[in-house]
Amino acid sequence: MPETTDVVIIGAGPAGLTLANLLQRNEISCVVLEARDRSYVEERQRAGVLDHYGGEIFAAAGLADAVIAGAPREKFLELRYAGEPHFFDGPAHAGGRAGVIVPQQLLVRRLLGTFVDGGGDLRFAAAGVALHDVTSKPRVTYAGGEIQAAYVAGCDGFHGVSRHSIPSTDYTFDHGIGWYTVLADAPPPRHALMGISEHGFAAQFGRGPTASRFYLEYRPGAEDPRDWPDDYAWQQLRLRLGDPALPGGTITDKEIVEMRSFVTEPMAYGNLFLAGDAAHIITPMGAKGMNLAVADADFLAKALIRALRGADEAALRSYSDTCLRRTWDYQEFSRWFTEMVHDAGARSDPFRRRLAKARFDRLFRNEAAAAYFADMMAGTASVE
Ligand code: RFL
Repeated sequence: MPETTDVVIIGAGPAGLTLANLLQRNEISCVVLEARDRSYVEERQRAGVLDHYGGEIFAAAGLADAVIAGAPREKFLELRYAGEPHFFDGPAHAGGRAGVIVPQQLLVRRLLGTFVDGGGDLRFAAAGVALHDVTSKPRVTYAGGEIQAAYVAGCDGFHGVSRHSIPSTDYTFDHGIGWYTVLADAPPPRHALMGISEHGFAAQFGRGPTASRFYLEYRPGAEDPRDWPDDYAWQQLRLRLGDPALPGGTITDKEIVEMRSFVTEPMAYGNLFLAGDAAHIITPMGAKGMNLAVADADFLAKALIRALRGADEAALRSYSDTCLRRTWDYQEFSRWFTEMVHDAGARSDPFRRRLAKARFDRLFRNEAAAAYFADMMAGTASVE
């Protein structure tokens, strides 16, 4: 006889762990199957900010103390245009709503600890996960056995297996932009910093008291930054951030990110529901990937709780449409932001450069434009 539970959650990233905690707090049984081991999951560095809406989700669930306690709030974003500083006060334009500065690995570690300490069933190194009968009585098999569940949540990221059980239409977009990102022993900037200039895009974000993560735009196919000497990366950062005095530091990690977007529709099929990167990936511009994962998980948790308490499946059946509305809204915002900061570079044609400048200027001259930008940065419940 297979084991039984209410919900099998595949994947222990931000989406899966948020869902697991929200179900646990509502006494809905679940089993989380995670392909990797615990240290890998806890140490994976990616996002740095939980938006205001994400913070509210944990607060409403009574998880703020466990998950975001003591984390500083976002204030200014410095957009440095051709060396000229411009400070955008997001919270002031969004009615005080501010993001929470919490690195993804810390969020994941805290969510994981809270779930496991609360008696949650999380199985690491779960190999060979496969989904069966998702339109009737779902079963999930893996190297450790078989579990039958009322519902399955596919939270297994872009490279997971869940998505392939859904007859779907995929939408992909290649922005034609690459980012070379390095982690360095360099003091963090006072505020999150983006450099916009004819030399190309660059950014610097704090990662703790003594480290920064830097980003440098590059042209995929035409250049390979993995060949760049560290000195050259520092020289480009000084140029693009308009800061000749930027001190260099030891680079401790280097990565390449190619800016691609992806959405699969629908996000549900029978009793299988996708959440987070399993259903959509978004460029890091606007920092929405982790936040979409948390927002999906929140909506899914509420819908599952309602269905499993015997009310009805109405919310579950509207899950895909609701989450896709937010996903496309954020995709559009991320593309808008991507164009604004990258099209200013000399590699763009002169017309697009002027458009990018107009978009940038409007942010600082037009209250409605500033409010829109700040609202998207803070995250929005307006799609529900
Ligand atoms: P995750 O985090 O990929 O977690 C999926 C989990 O599923 C497991 N898994 C499986 N488990 C069982 N069986 C299988 N067959 C499995 N296949 C996979 C994996 O091991 C993993 O533990 O997806 P989730 O939960 O949807 O969370 C999404 C976020 O991680 C992602 O959107 C963000 O990291 C994106 N992102 C950023 N988001 C932001 O909001 N702000 C940012 O500033 C930001 N910066 C970034 C980013 C992503 C980056 N990379 C590398 C993709 C910067 C980078 C460089």
